[in-house]
Amino acid sequence: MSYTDLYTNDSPKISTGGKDSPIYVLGIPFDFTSSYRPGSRFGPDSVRQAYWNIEIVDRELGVNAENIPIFDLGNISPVTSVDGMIDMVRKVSGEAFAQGKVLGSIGGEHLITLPIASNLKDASIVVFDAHFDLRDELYGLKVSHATFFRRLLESKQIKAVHAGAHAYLDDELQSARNLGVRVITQENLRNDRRSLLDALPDGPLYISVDTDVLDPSCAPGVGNPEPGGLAYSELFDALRSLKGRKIVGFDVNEVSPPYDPSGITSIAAAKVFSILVILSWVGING
Ligand SMILES: [Mn+2]
Repeated sequence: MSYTDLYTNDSPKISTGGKDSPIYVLGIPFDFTSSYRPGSRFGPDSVRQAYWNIEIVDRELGVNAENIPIFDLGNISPVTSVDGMIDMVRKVSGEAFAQGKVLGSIGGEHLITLPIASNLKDASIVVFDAHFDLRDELYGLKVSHATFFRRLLESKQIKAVHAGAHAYLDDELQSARNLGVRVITQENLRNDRRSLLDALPDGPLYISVDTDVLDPSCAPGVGNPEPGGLAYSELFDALRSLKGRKIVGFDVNEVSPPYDPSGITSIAAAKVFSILVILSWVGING
C-alpha cells in the first residue's frame, strides 16, 4: 500500500465497502423544477458530509451503520432537463436493482423518486412527506416535484402508503384516496403509532423521505418548509417501526443547503439516511 492509498480518500463519498456491498448509494443533484426555494442540487454532497461526521449508530435499533458495507456510486452527471434526469436515473437505478442491490439515493428534489420507483417490480412504496405531491401540474409543468406522486401512480400499478401529510387541501386528500393511496396523515401517525404498520402492504418496500416532513424548527433548509411537522423522534420512531421488513431501496430528498446555514437539515437527513441503511441491512440479514 502506498502513502497515497493510506492518506487520501474519496470524500465526500460515503462508501464503507466495495462493489460487492449489498447497498449502493446514488446522489442526484437535480432541482430544476423547484417551485419555491431551489438549492437541493447541493443536497447529495452536503448530506454525505454530515453522514461522515455524525454518529450513525442507532441505539434503538442496536446497529452501527459504520459496520454496514455500502458502496457509493457518486452523483449522476449534471443535467439541465427533466427528461434527461429521468432517463439517466431510470437507467442507473435499473442497473443497481438488476444486480440485486438495495439502492439508497440522495436528492435533489422529490422528482428523483419518479424514475427510481418506475423500476420497482414487486415492492410497494411508502412516502413520508408534509405534502402529497399529487398536483396535476404546477406552474405549467406536468412533471415536477409537486406532481411526481400523481405521475407515478398514473403510470404504474403500485401499492402506495403516504405518511405524515399535514400541508394539503381537502381535494388533495380525496385525490390520494381516489388513486388508492393508503393515507396516514400526520395526525393519524401522532394519535396511533400502529396506524402506519396497519397500512403497510405485505412484501418488500421502497421508502421515500421528503425531509420537509420534519418540522422547520428542526429541518429548516428544505425547498418547501411547512410549519407544524414531525419532531425528530416521531419520524425516527415511525421509520424504526419498519424494522424487519425487506427494503429494496430508499431515498432522502429536498434538502436545500443554501437555506440551511447551520447545516442542521443535512445532519437530520443524514440521520434519516443512516436509519434507512440500517433497516435495509436488517431486512437483508434478519
Ligand atoms: Mn414535500
